[in-house]
Order: sequence, then structure tokens, then C-alpha cells
Amino acid sequence: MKTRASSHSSASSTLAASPPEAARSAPSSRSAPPAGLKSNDPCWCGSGRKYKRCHRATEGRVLPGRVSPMRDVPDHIVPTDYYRTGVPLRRDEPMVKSPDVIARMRVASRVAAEVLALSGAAVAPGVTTEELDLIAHHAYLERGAYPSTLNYHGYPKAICTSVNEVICHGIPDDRPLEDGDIVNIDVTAYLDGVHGDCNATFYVGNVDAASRALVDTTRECRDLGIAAVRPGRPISDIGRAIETHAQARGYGVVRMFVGHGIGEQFHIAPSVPHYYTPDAATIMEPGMTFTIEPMITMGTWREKMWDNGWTAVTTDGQRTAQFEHTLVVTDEGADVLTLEP
Ligand code: EYL
Ligand code: CO
Ligand code: CO
Repeated sequence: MKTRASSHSSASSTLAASPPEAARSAPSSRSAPPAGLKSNDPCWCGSGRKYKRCHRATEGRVLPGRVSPMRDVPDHIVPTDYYRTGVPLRRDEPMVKSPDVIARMRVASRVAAEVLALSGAAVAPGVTTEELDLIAHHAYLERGAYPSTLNYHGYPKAICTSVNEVICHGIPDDRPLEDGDIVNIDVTAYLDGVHGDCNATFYVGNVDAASRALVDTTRECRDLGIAAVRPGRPISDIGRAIETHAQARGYGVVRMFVGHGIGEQFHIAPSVPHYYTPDAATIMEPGMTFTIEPMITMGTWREKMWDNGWTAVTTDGQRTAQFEHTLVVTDEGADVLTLEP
């Protein structure tokens, strides 16, 4: 895998032929940026490259670590249809589920919530995200569940772990969590033929007040989205409620990733945007099951992908948080399925 650090050092040697006068004089003795350095200023390191093309790419950023090989699951666990191939088979599935499917989803969703709580309890400075994955992997198996993300389109782990500016789909690796980080853990359990999907953002040691406010608001956004669920109303009500609250606090709402229908398959209709769009015109009906999983940002809502092809980060490097539940629409509103007993 090509890292940012390697691409940037090779590029800087090709550009060294004509650095700006100020930067060529001598390599800097600094090891940290001066306050107020702008994106287009020469980098503080003396490379002669623009700061944004040089050290800003890594300073204070989460870097991809080493990912261990995919784990397998024992024979007594019933896997998904994509366990061997990585390719989910597309089957017709109604948005409104039978009582039998909903009953089974209650169990899978409760298992997901338990695995999430167990993994979250292990979050601490010095713990690697790979260690969180190992804890989760065994917690699924102990409950008879298959980790839905495992080999889903080739995804290699049992959970997603998304730190600081990572929006979602962070892959557990050997990076130790640092005091002051925030980390989202996303858990999906497949049990008795159905999925349950939830996530939460956890504090690593002492977290600054601005990040705690982001995390609190993101949970509120998720819960306001759930409160907007009502049969007879369009799905767009959910995004409107979420976006209104986020914008009132000055935060951004990620647009690239949305909530989704869920049941016998991991991702199906309907799509549930976390911002207002009239395109989300599906009318909610009792028995529909879907997730609400807003990703809220301290700055821009724009994302870019890491070279690993899975992991999305904010383009400005500012922090982002997420909370997710799976729910069923009822006659009155929503019944949240991903709760612990
Ligand atoms: C795997 C597949 C690209 C997840 C969710 C894991 C990641 C990147 C292709 C949605 C889509 C979780 O609903 C989800 N989380 O709540 N892909 C997902 N992957 C993956
Ligand atoms: Co999820
Ligand atoms: Co989801």
C-alpha cells in the first residue's frame, strides 16, 4: 500500500530543482509548524514545497497502519452468501418486512448492540484498533453471529474503526489510540438470516471540549432523525431534522454516505440521506426497517478516500463523529432495534 508519507517524499525530490528563494536558503531546524502558517506558504521544513503539498498532509492526521490478515469464522457459524466470494448476491427483498423477519432482526440487532458496548468498553489510550477488532470478532462468534462486514465487497475486518477525521470505513490496524482521540466503532451482526447494524463514537482518555460537543451533537442528530420517523411521512423528514440541528451548531453533514434499508441483506432500499433532499420521497410504512447513521463534521462535509479504497476522511482534516441505529417503523413512530437488553 502506498502511504501519504512515501508519495510526498518522492514528489518533493522531483520539485527540489527550483524552490522559492526563501525556502532554498537552508533546511529548517524546526520540527513543528509555526502558528498561522497558511496552505500556500512555503513549508516550515524548508523543502520549498507549498505547506499544503508537504507537511500539512500528515500533521495531526491519522495515518494508515498495517492491517493483519483476514480472520475466518468456525464452521458452526452460518455465514453470509458473500463470505467466500466477497460478492453479495442480489435478491428481491421488500422494504416492509414480515413479522418473522422483524422478530429475527430484533435478536441480531441486540447482538450488534452488545458487541458494540463490549468493544467500546475496551477503548483506551495505547489500545490498537486491531485489538478492538479481535475483541469484537470473538464477541460475535460467542453469540453465534457472523460479522457482516467480513469480506463484504472484500472488506477485511469484523468492525470499522474510524478515528478523528476518518468519516467512516476505517479498517482496524496496528495504530495505537492516542489520548484525546475520538473513535467510532461500527458493528453489524448477521444472525438467523438477518442483519443488525449500529455504531457509536467513543472518547480515548481526555478529549477536548470542542470534540465532546461534536460527539454530543452527532448523537442528538441521530436521535432527532429517529424522532422524525412517522408512517405516512417521506424519508426526507429524517434528513431535514438532522441537517437543521447540525447547521444550528455550525457543523457539516456528510453527503456521500447515507442510511440504508436492512434485513436479510446488509444494504437495500430505501436510501436514507442525513441532509434534506426532496429525492428521498419514499413514504414510511409500518414494518419498514432501515438505519439512521449521520456523520457530522466540524468543518467541511466533503470527503476524500484513502489509497486503500475503503476509508473516507474529511478533505480539511477536521474531526467528524457518527452514531447509528437500526429501527423498524411502527404505527406511532420508530422502534429502535439496536439496543442492549
Ligand atoms: C464495507 C464496503 C466500501 C458499511 C456500511 C462496512 C466499506 C467501503 C465498500 C455501508 C457500506 C460497513 O452501513 C454501513 N455502515 O453502517 N459499506 C460498509 N462496509 C465497505
Ligand atoms: Co454500521
Ligand atoms: Co449502516
